[in-house]
Amino acid sequence: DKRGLIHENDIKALQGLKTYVDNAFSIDYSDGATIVASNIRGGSKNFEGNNAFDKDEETYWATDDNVTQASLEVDFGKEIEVNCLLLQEYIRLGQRIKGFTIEVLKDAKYIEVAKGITIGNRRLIKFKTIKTQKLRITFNGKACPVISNIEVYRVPEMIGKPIIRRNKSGEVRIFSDSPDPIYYYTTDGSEPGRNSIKYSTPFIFDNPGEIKAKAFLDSGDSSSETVTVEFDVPKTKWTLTSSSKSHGWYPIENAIDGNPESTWFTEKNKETKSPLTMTLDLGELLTVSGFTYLPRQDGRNEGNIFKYQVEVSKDGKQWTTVLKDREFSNIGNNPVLQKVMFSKPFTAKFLRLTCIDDVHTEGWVNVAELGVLTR
Ligand SMILES: [Ca+2]
Ligand SMILES: [Ca+2]
Repeated sequence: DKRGLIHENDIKALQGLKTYVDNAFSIDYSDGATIVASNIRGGSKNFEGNNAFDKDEETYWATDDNVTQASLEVDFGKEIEVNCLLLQEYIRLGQRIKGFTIEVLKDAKYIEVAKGITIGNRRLIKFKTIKTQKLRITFNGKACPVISNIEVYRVPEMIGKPIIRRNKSGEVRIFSDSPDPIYYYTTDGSEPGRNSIKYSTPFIFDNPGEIKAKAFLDSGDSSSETVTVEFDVPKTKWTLTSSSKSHGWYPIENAIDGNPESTWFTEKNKETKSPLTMTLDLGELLTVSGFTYLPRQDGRNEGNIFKYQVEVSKDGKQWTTVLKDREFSNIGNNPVLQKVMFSKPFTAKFLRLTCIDDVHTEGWVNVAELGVLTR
């Protein structure tokens, strides 16, 4: 960071990650398992299947030269939960594998849980947690497979925080980066739990209010932290126009679509440098007590609005200036959501935001999301 140090929060996150990794890979379930190979090079002990499970990088399982497709069956001796495999080729003899599948025995039948193309020096394969006694890995090689190491793990699931989005139609979607969590949510301010509303499909939420959501895993009790998003009036009836031309790829609708990742950019106009206005038509008279501006969220700050003023109007003809000569003081370094309250609420159908100057004085603006505060 700016002090030339690693920030405390980052250290904590890294230590957390180390603890996770240490825990996740502390038990290799292939220890003590029985290994059956579909083919062993010359039937020799030097190339048997166990060599892929002996923790010795110099020993390996290999098949006869003419056998390019072969499998290893791993019998754990009892049912265990697995969801992760480490696969390693004996890379000194070249990268040979061009395809592999991982199957587990379920009700006396093998079902596929993962597949891939290359392996190389080492490859970690993660799949959905499944309970099984036997696992089968089938390799397909350009030449006969030479596998030096395989490890079997049951790693803790990571649950991503839920992301709660409302689009322009007032439709709310809940999702995350993690595979297959279940979400529960509330709209009454209470803490979400397994007895709250279960999220299945997007739903309409067209009043101002708060949505809280929490992700849970199907298996076990682990859950994410609670995420709270406060929504004001929906943007259903809104239209936005501007004095400046939009960049062709980044239309003005992006500024009011409810998605912080879509951004409206105007074209750059260094020469004129005239103030650039954008006019929000709310579609109805509302009591407006403030507004919000979210600049681009892509890690850059060019075109962020810096100096601005705000006017409101009931009819789009007579305007009242509510904020004059204002700045978003730290928007170059910290481009987070800017929430600005007016000195008092105004009844308005229109809000006009004028950019007097953008952060680098380049004659353009960007808006990831524009909003009004009515509460
Ligand atoms: Ca080995
Ligand atoms: Ca947007």
